[in-house]
Amino acid sequence: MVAFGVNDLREEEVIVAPPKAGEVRMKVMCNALCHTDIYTLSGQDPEGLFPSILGHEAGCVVEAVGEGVTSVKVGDHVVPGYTPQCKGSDCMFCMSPKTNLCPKIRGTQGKGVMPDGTSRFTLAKDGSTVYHFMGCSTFAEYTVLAEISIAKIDPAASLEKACLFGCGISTGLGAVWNNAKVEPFSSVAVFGLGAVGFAVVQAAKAVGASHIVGIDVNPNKFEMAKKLGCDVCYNPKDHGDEPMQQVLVKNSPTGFGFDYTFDCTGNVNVMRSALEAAHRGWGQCCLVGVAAAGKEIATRPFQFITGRRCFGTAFGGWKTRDAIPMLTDKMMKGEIAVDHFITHRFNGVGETTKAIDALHSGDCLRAVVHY
Ligand code: NAD
Ligand code: AHE
Ligand code: ZN
Repeated sequence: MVAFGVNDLREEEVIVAPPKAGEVRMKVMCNALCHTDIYTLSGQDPEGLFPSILGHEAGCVVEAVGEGVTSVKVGDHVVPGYTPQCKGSDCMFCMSPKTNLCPKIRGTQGKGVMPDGTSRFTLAKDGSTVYHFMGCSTFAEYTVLAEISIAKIDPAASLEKACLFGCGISTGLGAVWNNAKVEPFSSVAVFGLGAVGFAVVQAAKAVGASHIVGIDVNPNKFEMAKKLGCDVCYNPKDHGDEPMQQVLVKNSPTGFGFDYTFDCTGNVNVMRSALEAAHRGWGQCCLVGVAAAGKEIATRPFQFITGRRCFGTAFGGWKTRDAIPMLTDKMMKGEIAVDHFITHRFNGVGETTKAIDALHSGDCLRAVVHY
């Protein structure tokens, strides 16, 4: 599926070149749609490039390896990662336990090309170049990734389920466990009850948060939110002009806000609400949602003076190649439930457009397209 321009996604025949040194070509077996794909397709991503092949939550099988590749072989089951983990002893990011943001190939990745500065995709009909996306490009039957971006998983794992660890579910879990480090008996407010927000709820429940609230403009999300651990759900539309932070602080267990708040919407006004709903003195606000080009956050510095903190997460702070196999194993042991995230299934890469319609419908958490 080639994104030729804003909301212009078409099925095309694409030549996928063999992997060069340090690269791996893989057959994509299935792909789950993440909100970030439709955000980039809609032209809101300042780094978005057209024509490109979007997609970054996939289950794949290695088909060919380039020179020097040692960590995977043909036939291995893998999940692409949009944040690489080079593991180099000279990489201060990979060596630090404080971050997962390995910058090794970030420059070329942001330009839609492989680390050598070229694309592996050309349109069969005219030989023109098609760009890569987030180092993954999984809206395609075959794709090429840098070896350092590939997580090898247990071949016994369901690829349909494991693909979810390629982005949204890992992000929500890691935001709670790695970035915010939510403690037992905490109060938690989650803005945006999509797959990412639900993973936040699930992770908060798992660590023993004592009071969890969910906020969404779509009340159809509330039944599942309560099943996963939300004690109360709020629809901002039910509160007229009253800012949600005011409603939340007033109804919080202490009357001073929530220990931890998470934005999983990407809306900068909601980010402000999340920050201002954080507890006086110690509340922490984690930004997970991705905002559109040109958007900025506003708040009074007084919010920080009075003890609130704000930070963000990329991929839940997980180091990709170590974490995805570990999370997959936990899923296989029944320690992380993921089945409820798959609300829609489609067949054939061409049905990616149906998956996009499903995600827009408001009833969808993850639509998995089997190729
Ligand atoms: P989604 O579209 O499935 O879910 C978003 C939810 O937010 C929906 O339920 C929607 O109804 C709700 N919402 C929208 N506007 C709202 C508002 N004003 N107030 C309250 N709720 C509102 O998306 P998703 O796949 O769950 O992704 C959520 C966000 O996280 C997106 O912005 C995505 O780009 C981002 N994301 C970030 C990372 C990261 O590493 N930081 C990873 C994955 C996704
Ligand atoms: N390109 C955008 C930012 C997009 C963005 O923030 N992406 C998130 C992942 S969203 C996954 O669904 C992220 O982790 N970014 C870190 C990175 O290195 O891209 C912009 O604003 O320029
Ligand atoms: Zn994503």
